[in-house]
Amino acid sequence: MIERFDPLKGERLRILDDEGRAAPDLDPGLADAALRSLFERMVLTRAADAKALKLQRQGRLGTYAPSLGHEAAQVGLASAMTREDWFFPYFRDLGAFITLGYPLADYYHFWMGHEAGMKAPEGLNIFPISIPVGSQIPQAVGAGIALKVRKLGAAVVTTFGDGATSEGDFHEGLNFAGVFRTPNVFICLNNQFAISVPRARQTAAPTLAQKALAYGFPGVQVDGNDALAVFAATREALATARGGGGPTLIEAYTYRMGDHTTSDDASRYRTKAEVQEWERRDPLARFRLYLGHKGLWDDAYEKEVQATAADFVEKAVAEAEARPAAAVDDIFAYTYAVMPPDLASELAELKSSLPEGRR
Ligand SMILES: Cc1ncc(C[n+]2csc(CCOP(=O)(O)OP(=O)(O)O)c2C)c(N)n1
Ligand SMILES: [Mg+2]
Repeated sequence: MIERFDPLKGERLRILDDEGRAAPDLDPGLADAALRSLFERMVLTRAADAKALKLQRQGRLGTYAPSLGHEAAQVGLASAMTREDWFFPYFRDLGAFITLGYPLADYYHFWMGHEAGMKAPEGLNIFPISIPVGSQIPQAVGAGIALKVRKLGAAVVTTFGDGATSEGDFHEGLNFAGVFRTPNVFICLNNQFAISVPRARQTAAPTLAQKALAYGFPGVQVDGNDALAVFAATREALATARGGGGPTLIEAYTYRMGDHTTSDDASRYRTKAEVQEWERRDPLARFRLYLGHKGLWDDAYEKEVQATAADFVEKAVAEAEARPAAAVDDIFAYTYAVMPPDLASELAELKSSLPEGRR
């Protein structure tokens, strides 16, 4: 299916239209329970994301990168993965973490400033979030090589933003993946901005998907606000990767509906009209319409899903807040096996500036 959509011709894979009607020839044919599960995870993602913003404003969580608008892409891509696949995430991936079964309390704990929150539980093949833009891409290719050498028949998914495609790491990683035909699926969440830099100032290429062609493997642009399209493209790319067919680049065309992070104010660089235009393409609303057409949605179901999500979120917050706060030493602890003298003196200086109880 991927090869039917040529990024050089500006073609984009889309399964659900604005009214939530699925194109019959492209519908991935998921069972009703799987469709509802997609919706429930998107609802949970939105609820957990909104809660994180509130916690940050109350001083209970650190700087946070909101996922509003990315739910279909995040949940869609993660739903296509199996437990054997590996995930190298970036910093705006809440719905993927939720879908893969990552404990929400751990995720919150990380954003509360605790490194331990990124230690994946046993059995979850998830690497810690990469904050340096694009740095997870070569690491994901390394993991792809390892899976290939060990003939494990699994694949690696890595996510990143449109801005990351301007980093050297992106080009080095994709080049290597192409040459060695690694089992990698690269998923670019093109949300039209890298902080305040608009997509048009990021690259002169008409699409990000076409960058794969230069490295000798397929690239496809999909509607990132269409959970079925992201799911179907990722499932196909994963099957190709696992079967020895090499890597794929998927560009999920979407929009960041919130600020870049809690320290940003997006109204300074984009118009209300633009944001409203994308609100009309809300990924969650579109999927709700789709479920409605299939007779899988009504008010009672919506209420139940929202209540379950709210309850899940509150429990995760309580669990995260019951854990010990991050120690100041942790900021310095993980870079060197033996701390060099300059870092030791910075740590001492920081501690001396803190009140007794926080040292
Ligand atoms: C190597 C590096 N340079 C700069 C930054 C600061 N920074 C954090 S996020 C970001 C923009 C990322 O944009 P994009 O890749 O499109 O992802 P998005 O935030 O839009 O999801 C920048 C420049 C960083 N974290 N790492
Ligand atoms: Mg971006």
